[in-house]
Amino acid sequence: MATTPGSTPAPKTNHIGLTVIEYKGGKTTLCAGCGHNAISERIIDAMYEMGVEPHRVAKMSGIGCSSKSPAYFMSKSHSFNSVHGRMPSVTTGAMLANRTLLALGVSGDGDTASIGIGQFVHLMRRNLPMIYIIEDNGVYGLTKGQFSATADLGSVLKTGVINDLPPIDTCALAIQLGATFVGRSFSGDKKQLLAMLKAAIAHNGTVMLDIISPCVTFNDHEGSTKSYKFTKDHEEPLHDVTFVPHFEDINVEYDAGETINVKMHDGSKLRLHKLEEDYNPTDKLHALGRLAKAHQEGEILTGVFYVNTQAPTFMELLNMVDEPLATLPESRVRPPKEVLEKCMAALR
Ligand SMILES: Cc1ncc(C[n+]2csc(CCOP(=O)(O)OP(=O)(O)O)c2C)c(N)n1
Ligand code: SF4
Ligand SMILES: [Mg+2]
Repeated sequence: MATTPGSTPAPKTNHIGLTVIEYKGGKTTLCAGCGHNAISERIIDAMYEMGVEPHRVAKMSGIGCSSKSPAYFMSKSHSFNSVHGRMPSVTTGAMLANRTLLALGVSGDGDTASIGIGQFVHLMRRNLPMIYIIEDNGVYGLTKGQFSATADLGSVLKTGVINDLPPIDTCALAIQLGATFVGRSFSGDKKQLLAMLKAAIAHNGTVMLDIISPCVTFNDHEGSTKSYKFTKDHEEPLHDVTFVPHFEDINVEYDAGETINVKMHDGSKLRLHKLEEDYNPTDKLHALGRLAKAHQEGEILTGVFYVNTQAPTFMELLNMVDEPLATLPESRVRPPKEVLEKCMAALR
C-alpha cells in the first residue's frame, strides 16, 4: 500500500494477511531469562512466517513451567492444559476428533521423561501428525529444581547434590520408536531453532524436538550441564539448517556435495548444509550411532537428526475419513439400528 509522507506505514503482514500481533499470547509469568520464554518467541515467529491460521492450531501441554508457556503465545488458538505427563493421549484424542488441526504440544523434561514416559513412548511409535516440543532444562523447575530424567550423570544441583543416574536421550528414544522428524536445538540459538520449527510445521507426522532451555532460577550455575554457559560451550551443530517454505520461490544455488535437500510434504524444502562427511538424516541407524557418539564425547549435538517423509501417519493407518469426525453429522457416525440388530443376530 502507498504511504503519503508523514503517514504511518501499514504494519507488515504475512502471506495470509496477518500481522505478528495476531500470533502473540499473554504476558509471561515465567522468570526473566527462562529459556522457555525464548522458545515461545520463536514459536510466534515460526507460525507468523509460515502463515498458519491461529484458529487451526491446538496448543497442548502437561504440567510444569514449560507446560504453562502455551499461555504466552497464540492467544487466538485452541489450548488444553492436561494432567502431568498426559498430554500425548489427550492430543491423540483431539487429533482423531479433528484431523484438520495443527497440534503443537509443549512439554517439559519432567513432564515427558519422568511421569510421562509411558505416554511419550506410545505416542512416538504412532506417527500421529503433531509437533512435540520438550523444553529441556534437566530439572523440575515448577517444583523447585529437583533432577529430571534428562539430567546428565555428574551434573550438580545448586545444593551440591550430584546426579548419579544416566540421562534418557529423548531424541534417540524418539528415533528408535518411530517418530519421523527428530532434532535437538537450544533456546539461545535463534536461527537454528526458527528454521527447525518452520520445517516442523511443514512435516506430516510426529515431530519431536528436544530444546535445551536453561532454568535460570534452579539450574544455571557452575556444575550444571544444562546452563547457558555449558550449552554454549558444548553445542556442536551437526549442520546449518535452513528452510524454504513452498510459497517462497527461492532458487538458491547450493553445493550438492555439502547440502542435503529434504522435500517436505507440502513442497517446502529443508536444507541441511555443511554436513559431517556422509551424515544421512534418513538413516535411522546412523542417527542413533551419532547420538551415542555425541553422548560419549560429552558434546551437545544439535540439528535435525532424522527425517522420514514416507512413513504412513496414524491417520492413514486408521483409514480415517478426510472430514473431521467432530463435525460429521450423527447420521454418518452412528450405525443405523439394523446394523446393530444384524451384529446381535450374528452373536446369537
Ligand atoms: C500427578 C502429579 N505429580 C506431580 C506433580 C508435581 N509437579 C508439578 S510440575 C512437575 C515437574 C515439572 O518439570 P518439567 O516438566 O521439567 O517442567 P519445568 O517446570 O522444568 O519446565 C511436578 C513433579 C503434579 N503436578 N502432578
Ligand atoms: S523456575 Fe526455572 S523453569 Fe520455571 S520459569 Fe523460572 S527459570 Fe523457568
Ligand atoms: Mg524441566
